[in-house]
Amino acid sequence: MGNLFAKFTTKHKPQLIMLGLDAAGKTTILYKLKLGEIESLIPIIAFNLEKIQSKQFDIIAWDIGGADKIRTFWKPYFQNSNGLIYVIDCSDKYRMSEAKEELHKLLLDTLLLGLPTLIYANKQDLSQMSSSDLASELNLKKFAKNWHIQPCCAITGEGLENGLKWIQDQLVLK
Ligand SMILES: Nc1nc2c(ncn2[C@@H]2O[C@H](COP(=O)(O)OP(=O)(O)O)[C@@H](O)[C@H]2O)c(=O)[nH]1
Ligand SMILES: [Mg+2]
Repeated sequence: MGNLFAKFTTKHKPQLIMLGLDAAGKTTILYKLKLGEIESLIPIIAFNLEKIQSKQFDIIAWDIGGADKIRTFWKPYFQNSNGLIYVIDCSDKYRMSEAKEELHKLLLDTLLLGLPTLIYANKQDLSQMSSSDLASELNLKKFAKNWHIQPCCAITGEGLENGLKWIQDQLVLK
């Protein structure tokens, strides 16, 4: 009921956060979706942060993993976000466990509690992986959270729109 009310009263565009290990395909996905202009912000801290503003929502993306000390920097973004998009490189078997650990941290993060989570199972052209195989690989079934896996290929764009549609339908407006 609270969310329903917020839907009619909010004046803000929903904000999505897109995360994933470096080279997972985030930048490629953002460009392929052609949602709007991408503002590349290169802060003093050494990691890429990209912001894309479309008519319906804003997406903020950055590389995750290996640098927990910058967590305080993410906090305001987490607090203001309405949904999470997590990108995985299905062809990178070596970093799959790191991708999984980072995702688990996000799924347990209290600031992201209750937010829908879209998982883009990217690079299907290099390594096909079904949603259920990836769900087992990532040990996702233990999380009660509202998550959804969308296989995709950022190069061709296949699957990208379907994933976006899923998260748009789920958006929790704060
Ligand atoms: N074959 C293939 N390569 C991809 C795909 N998505 C991204 N890439 C490549 O993976 C590399 C890293 O992509 P990028 O978007 O920069 O990753 P980011 O670090 O998460 O932003 C680039 O060379 C991309 O061209 C995909 O679906 N298939
Ligand atoms: Mg990038």
